[in-house]
Amino acid sequence: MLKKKLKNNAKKVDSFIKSYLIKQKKSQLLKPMKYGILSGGKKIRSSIIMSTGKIYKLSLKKLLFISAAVECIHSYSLIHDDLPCMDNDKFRRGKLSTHAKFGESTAVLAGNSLLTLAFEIISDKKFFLDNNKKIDLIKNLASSSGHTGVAGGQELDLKYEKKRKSPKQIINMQRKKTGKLFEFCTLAPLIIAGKSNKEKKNMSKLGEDIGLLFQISDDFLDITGTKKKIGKLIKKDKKKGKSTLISIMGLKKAYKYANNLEIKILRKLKKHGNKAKELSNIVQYILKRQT
Ligand code: GRG
Repeated sequence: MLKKKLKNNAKKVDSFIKSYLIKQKKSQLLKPMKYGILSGGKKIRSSIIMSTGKIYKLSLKKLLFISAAVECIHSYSLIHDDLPCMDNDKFRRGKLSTHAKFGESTAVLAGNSLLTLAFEIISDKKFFLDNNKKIDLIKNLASSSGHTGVAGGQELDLKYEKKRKSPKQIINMQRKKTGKLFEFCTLAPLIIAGKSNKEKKNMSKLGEDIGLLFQISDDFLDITGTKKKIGKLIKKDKKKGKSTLISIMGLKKAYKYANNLEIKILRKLKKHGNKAKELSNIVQYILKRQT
């Protein structure tokens, strides 16, 4: 049931992005950009935006603009993450990674173009929203992605390879690398709905926690998953000497940590009653997922 819902949401975002790109002028980079963003991917961040939007009764149309922008940033980060100078992965989403298919320089430029496309989408005139709210969205998406967010987290992730790090350091790195974009996903609907700073702060924290939970589950999948199901090579973290909670605590303790985090998130969501049911279901799916 939930899996069907997630697939359906992914389809909606994919068709939004497709029709957005069709209206743009053509370029040589369009093909690798589409390859990076449209062929595969769960689009779970979009489902989080949509289910958070349900708590605040927001229209799907507005949420699609935000979802498309977030998926552009996410796909850009994956394209660059797979590059030889970073994680050097040849496979992603069950196919060749973008640089393996199109070459390194094209993958860098396609990634850069998805990054800028994200901000083009939010600032689009057809996204009917008060300009101050748009500026707030742009500012928050930029800070979630840059040196205080995903990029900063990625730098730490690479620097921590083959080094013994404390749980606190790893959690801080993962909160940035993965948590910050999830934070934006649960914050953006409240910016659109014009909610108070206090409510925004609470939902931001919840999103960051969901992102951390998602990253830990990603680390589990690297050990327990199959190449066929997750669409990329497995057991890479150990080979690369990646610092993860699993590498320093062991599977059992890391699972306990993740399980407690899930309970904490669900307890907070309970306060929103039935309106948060879908978001709670997604949170409960994260640790159980096999893809
Ligand atoms: C500044 C945004 C930005 C990027 C440049 C390369 C880089 C810096 C960051 C990489 C960050 C990264 C790879 C984080 C991992 C997040 C993660 C758990 C990815 C897997 O996400 P899924 O499972 O992937 O949602 P699909 O394929 O389903 O979309």
